[in-house]
This record gives sequence, C-alpha cells and structure tokens, in this order.
Amino acid sequence: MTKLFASLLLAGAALSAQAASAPVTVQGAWARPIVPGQQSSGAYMTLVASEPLTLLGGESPAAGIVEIHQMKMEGDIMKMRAAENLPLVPGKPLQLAPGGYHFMLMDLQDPFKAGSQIPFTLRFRDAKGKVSTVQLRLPVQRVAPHDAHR
Ligand SMILES: [Cu+2]
Repeated sequence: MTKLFASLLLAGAALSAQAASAPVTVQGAWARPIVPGQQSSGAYMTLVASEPLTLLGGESPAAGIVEIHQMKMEGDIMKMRAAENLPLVPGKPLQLAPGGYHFMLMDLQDPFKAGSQIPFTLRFRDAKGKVSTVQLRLPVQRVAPHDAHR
C-alpha cells in the first residue's frame, strides 16, 4: 500500500468516526477532583453497548495522558495496571469505578476542581474494525452520581 493511499484511508476513517456516534450508552460519568500537588485524576462511568465493541481508550484536552487502568487485589496488596483495551458485551454493563477499572488521567492541563466539567472523548472499535467515538462532559465531583443506574 502506498503512503498516499494509507493516509486517504486514515482521513476516511476519521470522517466516519465523527459522523457516527458509537452504539453505546454512558451512564453516571464523573471525574475526581484533585488536591494541590496531586498529579493524576480518575474518571469513572458505566458503559452499555448495543453491539460488540472494544473500548480503545479515552482522550481529553484536560489531560495529556489518558490510560485505561485496572485496580486489583493481589494478596493483600492493591495493584494498578494498564489495560490496553476492554471488550464490551452487548447489553452487559461495563463498570469503571473506584477500586476497579478506571480511566487514569495524567499530565493534567486543568485544575480538576469540584463543580467544573471536563470534556472527554471515548473511542471504540466495532467487530468490523470501524472506529467510532462518544463525546462527553465529565462532572468533577467527590463522589459517584447516585442515580446512575435508574
Ligand atoms: Cu490508575
């Protein structure tokens, strides 16, 4: 494949990603405020896909680096590690919540003050390899929204 052809394909993919929002609903999304000196924040939400999707990651102008992380108890120690992507089973909620999967926001460009909102983009890939996105605004607050699942 020539370089030109490859870049045309990429441009096409970017256009279709903007045209179609991913077939997924996002519930109870929020991000944690930071205290002075803190270098990172976490973002949490519940995702329900209506077709098989893979969560590829997230991005935000408020953070230079966004990674999918997983917290897991290993013996007595809580460990955090990066996950490259997460598969979504249609109709089965995938929870990103404190103590489990979460988005780790690093290289923060925003003070993440309680009461503010952070733009956030989720990126998904469907079974055919097509990439789509969902745009959100994450409320910055100290606790999870209560009525997320009602
Ligand atoms: Cu983390």
